[in-house]
Amino acid sequence: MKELLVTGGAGFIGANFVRYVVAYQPDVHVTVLDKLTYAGNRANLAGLPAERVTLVVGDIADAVVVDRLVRDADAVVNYAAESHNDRSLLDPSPFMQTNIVGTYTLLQACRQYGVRFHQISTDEVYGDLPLRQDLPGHGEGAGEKFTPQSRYNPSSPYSASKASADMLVRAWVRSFGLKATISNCSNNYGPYQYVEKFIPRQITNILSHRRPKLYGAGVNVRDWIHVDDHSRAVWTILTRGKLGETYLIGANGEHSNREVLGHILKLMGQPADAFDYVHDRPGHDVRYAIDASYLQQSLGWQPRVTDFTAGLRQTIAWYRAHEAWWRGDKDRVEAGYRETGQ
Ligand code: NAD
Ligand code: TDX
Repeated sequence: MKELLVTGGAGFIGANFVRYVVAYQPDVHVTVLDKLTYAGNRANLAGLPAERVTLVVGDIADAVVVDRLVRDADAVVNYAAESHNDRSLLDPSPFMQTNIVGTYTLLQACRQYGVRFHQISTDEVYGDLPLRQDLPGHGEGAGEKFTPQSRYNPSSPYSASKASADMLVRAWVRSFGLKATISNCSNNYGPYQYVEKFIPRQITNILSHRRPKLYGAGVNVRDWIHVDDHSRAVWTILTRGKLGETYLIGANGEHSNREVLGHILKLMGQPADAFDYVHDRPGHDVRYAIDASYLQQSLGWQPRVTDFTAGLRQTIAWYRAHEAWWRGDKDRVEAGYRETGQ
């Protein structure tokens, strides 16, 4: 593989993946196709050598630009998406357009030119799970985590749009023989994550003398993975995955939101009660949990960042050191949250 097209490569996870490829795959040139929405940022690719990475500003739903770029690519990895649940509840429309029509546009081009395609998806397509304490196997029994066999059952406009895109990929594989794989990953954290998301929002709240905000009672559980482990898993699947297959990516990182906030407060030297409870998210998924054993056993991938507190400490240090990166967006994001009482 010489020429890789990474859509959404100026966003959080896409940019980390581009950095991973530049660092570890010296023979690969990356073209990033990114619309630079509010979540996309040229600065996420700053410092990368110009001969290794080319940024094209454009829309994955624009068939003309997609056709031109896919024609010259050996593979496409689709990270481009509207990605924030809260925004999808306020205005679903860009989620339908980018996540569904955009994916369709990429699939058609890959089909036409016989190009390998990998879809970046989410565990949220499976809906949610009961809390561990409400399950007979306390979260470790059969069916108590998501597996590639779990039924699609999305809850929000965002997750429904991602589920729709996955269904399109599966249909293109079966009907047109598209050379494609899908990965459904759990919640990512790490550098370059936009300040609207849970972990960077709380870190930057503390750094800008605001109180952290916990939705509802803070009991909802997310399964956290460091973005570098996600990138390595995607590269593994892209290069060694079985065509037509779905892989679940996760790092056994289940924590309630209250626990995560507790770690952040402690690591940042704040009192344990220095936060506010705010309005819950409508339809808020209760618990996500990934069983990644298929990926581990079939392709030998394992997470490396297994100490969540150490990963959080490193992430906090990054936000401290990169205030210029997030400061400009912070007031606007918080003004938006104030309107919904969050
Ligand atoms: P993000 O919002 O930080 O970045 C999305 C990027 O896509 C931005 O650079 C944006 O400009 C770009 N984009 C949006 N619409 C576009 C369009 N029409 N054409 C071209 N580019 C467009 O999101 P993220 O958190 O980095 O998520 C990346 C992908 O990973 C998404 O597909 C998301 O569903 C998936 N995912 C995210 C998580 C997570 O925890 N954040 C977990 C699992 C899966
Ligand atoms: O201020 C907050 N307070 C709070 O308690 C925010 C922003 C969130 N939360 C809660 C809601 C969730 O239970 O924290 C949890 C994580 O929230 P988000 O960061 O919005 O992530 P989530 O809704 O879990 O979705 C994320 O993981 C799956 C990504 O945004 C998706 O793109 C990905 O598919």
